[in-house]
Amino acid sequence: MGKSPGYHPAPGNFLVFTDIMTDQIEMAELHGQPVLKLQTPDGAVALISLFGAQLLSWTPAGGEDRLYLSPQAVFDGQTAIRGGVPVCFPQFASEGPLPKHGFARNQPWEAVNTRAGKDYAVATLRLTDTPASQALWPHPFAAELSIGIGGGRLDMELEVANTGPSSFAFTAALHTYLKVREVEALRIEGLRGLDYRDATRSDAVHKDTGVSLEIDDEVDRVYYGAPKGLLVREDHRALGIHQENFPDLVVWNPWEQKCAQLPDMPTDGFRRMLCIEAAAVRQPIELAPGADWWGRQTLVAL
Ligand code: TA6
Repeated sequence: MGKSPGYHPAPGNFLVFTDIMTDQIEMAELHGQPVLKLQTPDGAVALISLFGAQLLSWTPAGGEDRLYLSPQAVFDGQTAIRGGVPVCFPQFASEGPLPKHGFARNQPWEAVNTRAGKDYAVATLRLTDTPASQALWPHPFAAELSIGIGGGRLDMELEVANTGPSSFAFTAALHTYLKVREVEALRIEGLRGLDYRDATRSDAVHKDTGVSLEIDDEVDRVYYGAPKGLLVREDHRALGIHQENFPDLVVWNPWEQKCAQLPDMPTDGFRRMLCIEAAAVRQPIELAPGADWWGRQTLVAL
């Protein structure tokens, strides 16, 4: 018996409020893990894992899946899933003492709300502090991730509230893995003029001066300041990327050598992906008791 009508534990002890399901939003399974499946009448589809609130697949209306999910990703309900859109919170990468990219991507989130109409579907997932999170990071918090699809557009909005009695600071990212046909054949436009910190060159800060960025080696950069808009151009298609309230942007491709060290990526996996992440890294976000913050990343298939 559940705590309330429509409240049922899903496989793996995930909590799902089944009364928020609609004919456009339903529970499904992917590799044995519970996922929310969002659909719109125009044919857009998204799959969101309750583990990590991780968007694993997004197919815009009339298009093909635009997110990379490694064929060797591990779906054991504990290991971070390689691909889709991991939520890095409350720490980006190794910017502090927590496990890399924080703990949110390794936690079961609750599906708490859904909305759907003739041209959109939205689901909201929620994560709050637990004794385990408190042991790592002693702060009461509530994080919500809302994922909305419709037509050629995907919106992901992360909201964080401080529900405790003292201030805290965090870094975060929506670590979006784009699926690409051949990473060496694409170009990224919109970064010109921004300073970036280059992890492949001892974190030295440089200015991007190129008309476009092409990827033909390892790239691991935190751009300081969000571009007004970003375009990832491939021969046969393009993707527009916009972010709001996330002050930084990360571009990552592990290239051959680092990719070979990732047990959950095929050796040529780096050719099929490019991470473009909406992030808050350089200046941690500070939240006073009762305060909240939100940041959004939007993808538009062109
Ligand atoms: O966002 C870029 C980055 O911090 C890289 O340095 C790279 O390590 C990547 O994230 C993936 O991290 P992960 O812990 O998922 O292997």
